[in-house]
Amino acid sequence: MRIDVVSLFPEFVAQCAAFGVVGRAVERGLLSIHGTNPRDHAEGNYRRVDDRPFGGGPGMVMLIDPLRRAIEAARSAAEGPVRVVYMSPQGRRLDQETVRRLAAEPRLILLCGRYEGIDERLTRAEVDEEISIGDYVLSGGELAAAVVIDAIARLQDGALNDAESAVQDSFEDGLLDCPHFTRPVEHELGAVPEILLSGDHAKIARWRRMQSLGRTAERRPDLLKGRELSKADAALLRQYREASMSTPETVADATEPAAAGPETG
Ligand code: 9D3
Repeated sequence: MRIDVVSLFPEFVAQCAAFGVVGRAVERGLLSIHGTNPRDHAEGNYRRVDDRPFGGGPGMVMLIDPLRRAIEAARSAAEGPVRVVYMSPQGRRLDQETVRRLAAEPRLILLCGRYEGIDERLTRAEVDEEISIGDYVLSGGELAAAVVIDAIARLQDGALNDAESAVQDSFEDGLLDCPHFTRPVEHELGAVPEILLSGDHAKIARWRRMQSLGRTAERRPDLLKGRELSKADAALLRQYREASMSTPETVADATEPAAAGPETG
């Protein structure tokens, strides 16, 4: 897959793709990432890429033509159809389903805005889809593009090693991860749950599933809404809730419903 990033800071995105799983996917030739700078397609001594918004107000808007030429350069840099995605606070929120859909494209152009954004006429003419990565304010689309690239790279065939793929598969089911422990067994911060030391793999798998279900129900109930649990999962979730009723920390929480857990801040 080929991804072209149209950005005033193309090196920024390239750097994000230089390490770890994404870097490995690039080295293995599963993915190539290219930057195109609209500044290189701007005119005049000043190479302007932005101007003041019609109607007044603060901030600047990116000019149509340098961006349009940059998109055109990226489009014709390789063969084949390209989906143009504008990283934008007005976009649909990114989720794993969208990542899977984009990962299946042969080519993408990720358009990154700066300032207040791009001229709406360019969006209408060139953009197939607008994507946001969440409800918080960034300074531009570059970090959002890096997020999309990272998530896409992981889904390219051969990008993950066997262990990474197994973990990916087991959590493509829309639940939060179970807790993890490593050495030492005994530590001043506590002991490792005994069941994980039992060697009973079926029992361990059930315990992990129970933890995943329980933590999802507690921390992200939205992920379980409108989802029918299997009889086995429903039983595990009941078991998790019964167990947590009898642990001291949870009893304390139950007496203070306003107290947020450490991760829900
Ligand atoms: C403070 C500026 N805001 C005026 C009301 C609007 C605004 C313009 C440009 C807010 C953010 C940005 C830059 N953000 C992105 O380009 C962006 C983004 C984001 O801010 N949050 C989540 N996903 C994305 S994708 C691109």
